[in-house]
Amino acid sequence: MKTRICIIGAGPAGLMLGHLLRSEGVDCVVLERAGPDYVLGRIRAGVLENVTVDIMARLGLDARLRAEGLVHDGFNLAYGERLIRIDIAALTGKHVVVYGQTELTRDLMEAREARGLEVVYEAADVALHDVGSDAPYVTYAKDGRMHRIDCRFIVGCDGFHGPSRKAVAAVAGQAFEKVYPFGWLGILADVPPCNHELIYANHERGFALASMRSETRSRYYVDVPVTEKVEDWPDERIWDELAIRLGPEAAAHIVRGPSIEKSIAPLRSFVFAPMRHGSLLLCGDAAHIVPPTGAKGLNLAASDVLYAAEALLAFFKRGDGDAIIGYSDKALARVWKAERFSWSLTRLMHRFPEDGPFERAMQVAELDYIASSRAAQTAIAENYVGLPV
Ligand code: FAS
Ligand code: PHB
Repeated sequence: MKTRICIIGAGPAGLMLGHLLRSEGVDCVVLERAGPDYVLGRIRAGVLENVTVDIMARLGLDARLRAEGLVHDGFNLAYGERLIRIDIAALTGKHVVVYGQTELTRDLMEAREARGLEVVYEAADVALHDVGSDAPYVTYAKDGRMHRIDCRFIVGCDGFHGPSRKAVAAVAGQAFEKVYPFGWLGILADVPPCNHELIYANHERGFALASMRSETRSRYYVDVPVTEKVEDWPDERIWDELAIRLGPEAAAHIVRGPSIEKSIAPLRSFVFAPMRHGSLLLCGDAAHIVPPTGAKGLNLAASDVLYAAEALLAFFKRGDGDAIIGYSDKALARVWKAERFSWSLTRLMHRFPEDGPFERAMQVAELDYIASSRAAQTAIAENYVGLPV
């Protein structure tokens, strides 16, 4: 088979990119290791920046997002008895939209046939070949035989564990990594949220986050040591811990119910640079990972995809290869700022095992400063809504 672009991975990045290319009449094929149900079954991001909402609007796939997404003008930082509301609308003139990554992926997935986007699910043993040449190709196994796709570009949207980044010789790129000593234990339950806006809490027992998917479905997290197993956390233990860490005001409004999903996600900060190697471009988690504290992961994938689509469309529609050459620098400029914000908010809102009284005093001092400074709140707000693309 021959196509212009082979996209590896049908998560949000791969599907957004595929739709953007097809909407401009550029041929591409998406290869996905798993089946559609598996991809939809992974409960992940919940907060969308404008860049992500705008891509869905540009594709005309934002009807459900606009009908069901919750517009949030602010979020809260809790510590001790104190609650700091970051009024993102007043401070930036922008807002965020709470709409689950699962639903966004579903919207993209369900439109693929009508939009002529070819997605090959259950493509096994995907391998990238000759990525440094102008004629790369991809092989994969399906229905008991090997297949080959010849293309001009490969875009790796295959997440942190996919083959794309690994197809780049380690010497051709540099990995920057920080692994955190805790993970986030997340619970999804069909109960109303305890608060109409998100609450990030720094408590002496640890971090907690009260989020949501709708007015009847809540998403909560507590941080746990990476050694913890989800089976050691029955629902009641999670609800008890949330009530303590979120504080009495929020606790009074927590509605408990059975979890419909429960998992522990490890936290890491990771960047692999550059994000282009010959005819291979990397997008999203294939190139970088952020701790979910700043709600940046999915939204960074969206800005990468926007830049990659612009570069590929310039190449195929105008014969202009400059944007392809400039893709990595442009994407990384935004990636590094989001990495910094996510790391700094994680540092501020979590208890690190190695922290002593001084580090704790620094956290309290920074939170007190944020509580008293419009400038400090503005800095947080403009990063949270998403820096310009
Ligand atoms: P994805 O990982 O979503 O998609 C990659 C796709 O490639 C998958 O469908 C995978 O099956 C496929 N793939 C992998 N290997 C392949 C192969 N060999 N061949 C073919 N296909 C292959 N972000 C937030 O903003 N907030 C959050 O709360 C949050 N929580 C998260 C929790 C977890 C457990 C994880 C892992 C991530 C979380 N993230 C969160 C980040 C997450 O939302 C990502 O940023 C987002 O999924 C990025 O999208 P993609 O780059 O498309 O990668
Ligand atoms: C979520 O709702 O899953 C969510 C929201 C905000 C974050 C992380 C996760 O920072």
